[in-house]
Amino acid sequence: SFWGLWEVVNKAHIAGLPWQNNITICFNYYSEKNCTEIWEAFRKAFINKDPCNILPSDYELFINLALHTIPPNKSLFWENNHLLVTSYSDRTRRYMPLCDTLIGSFGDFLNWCGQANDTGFNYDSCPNTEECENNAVESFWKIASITYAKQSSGVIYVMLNGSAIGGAYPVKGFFADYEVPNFQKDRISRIEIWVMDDIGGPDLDSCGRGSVQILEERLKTMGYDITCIDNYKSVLLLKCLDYLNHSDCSMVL
Ligand code: ENP
Repeated sequence: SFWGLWEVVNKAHIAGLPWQNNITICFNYYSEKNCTEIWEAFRKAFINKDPCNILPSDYELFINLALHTIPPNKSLFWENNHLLVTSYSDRTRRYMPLCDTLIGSFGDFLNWCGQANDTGFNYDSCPNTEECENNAVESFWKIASITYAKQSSGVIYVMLNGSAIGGAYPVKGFFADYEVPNFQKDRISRIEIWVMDDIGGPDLDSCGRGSVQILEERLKTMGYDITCIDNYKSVLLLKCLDYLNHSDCSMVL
């Protein structure tokens, strides 16, 4: 309802939080959900607690309340491509990456934590993963990733960055550590990997080479049918919107 939305947005605003976005998403797109309850469950995971002692399981109630189906063939996993994925997925219209789900919308583009003996939010100085692994943000993305990977079905898409310094497929990362191991093999028909190079950027990794080869081998060993595409045209077209005259774009334009 409008007034329900207004009330929660207002509360978030008073708390000085940049959280209007996900609450609005909840009320607008998931009207069957109890958004106030979801928001409370999210808050309770980390409020009034030591910011270095938040576990993924602390978000369990939130995850259960905010869960909704991920349509088959709509899952999009990625590394080092945040803004590209955000625009390509087009808010679930084309694909539904984790950040476009109701669960993911609570964390995307945000940094947050609470503090012991204080019922307020702290969003200025929260511990990062080097300081302590069990922080509010890291634990949130862990359980969100695990849940999302378990729900994904049909064709699974993976967008990697072939110009990333540390390799297109970081062998330690959310995708490698929390998503791949939680794929439900019997519900997945095949996996398609797209390796996108930056326009004018170096071609450090590509299909069959470097860290992408490591990923391909890993998935094959797990028994998946995989396809790998370098500079997948559909995504390349989107990237080329800003580089009409660049030679890297002459093939698609
Ligand atoms: P990065 O380091 O390229 O980008 C991190 C940025 O993406 C942060 O602003 C983060 O929000 C936001 N983000 C959106 N979805 C995720 C996410 N899902 N996640 C961690 N951050 C996310 O990305 P990462 O850290 O390597 O994560 C990529 C992972 O996201 C991949 O496993 C992909 O499949 C997954 P914030 O809250 O930090 O501001 C899971 C972990 O979807």
